[in-house]
Amino acid sequence: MTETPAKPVLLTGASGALGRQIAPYLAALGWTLRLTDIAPFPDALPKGSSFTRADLNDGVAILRLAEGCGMILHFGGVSVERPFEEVLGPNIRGLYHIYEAARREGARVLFASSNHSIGFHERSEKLDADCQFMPDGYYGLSKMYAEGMARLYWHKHGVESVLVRIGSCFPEPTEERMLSTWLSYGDLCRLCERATLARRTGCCVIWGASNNSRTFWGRDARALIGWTPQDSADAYASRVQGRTSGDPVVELYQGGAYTRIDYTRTAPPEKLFPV
Ligand code: 15L
Repeated sequence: MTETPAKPVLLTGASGALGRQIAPYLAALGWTLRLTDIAPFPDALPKGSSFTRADLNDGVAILRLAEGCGMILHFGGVSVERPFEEVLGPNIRGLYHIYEAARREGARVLFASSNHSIGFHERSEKLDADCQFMPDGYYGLSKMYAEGMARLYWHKHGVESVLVRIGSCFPEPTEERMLSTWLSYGDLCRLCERATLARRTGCCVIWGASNNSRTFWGRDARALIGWTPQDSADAYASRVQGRTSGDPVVELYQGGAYTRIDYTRTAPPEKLFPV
């Protein structure tokens, strides 16, 4: 018999690409889910779930939605690089509403962080979870802020967080970089399950990538929640090998194309143009 959380689970960003995978997976386990998004839920509502449209900017709505919940899977907000003003509301103020709700309910948070919080590390580096943040845009910077928020609420209020630095979560790898960064939908869903059921998590960081032999990433807290990825991008290597951008900046950094957006350096790093 599978274990079921004692309290309902709140899933933000439920109408997004990842939310639409997670909701039916957890519902099929018999979990009671509260789904929310600023956009309508486009699929049939999974059994045991309710859906409420809400804006993360609306603190009262978020507090209400979280009432009685023991876990918040926070996938809502801006999920790609956008101008600062667009990121600000959902990802900065909205995040504060999520953490205030978690504090009030004594709930744990799984936060969908991103590789773009460390995107300006070079691809030749192998990073552990305690590496330096190197955001590659306003979006990545908002993820770094969120990881800081999680630490604040852990040290000050004892709110637990599982911070998942997601690589590239798509049906399958579509370019060479994803042989390092790909996270399968199945591995993502099992990670959400484990993060919710784990007895204790404290405030920990996990690289959100499948078992890819070309990974950029090393040590993290996966053992603490009992998560082991079962899929691997390796099986797609022959299909996507050689699918690169041809741009030296994009190819140098882990964050790939995001590092190139609004890139204005006129004196590029030495490694690009060795003397
Ligand atoms: C992300 O954080 C984005 O949400 C996603 O759309 C991809 O761009 C992914 O990173 C990636 O780096 O591949």
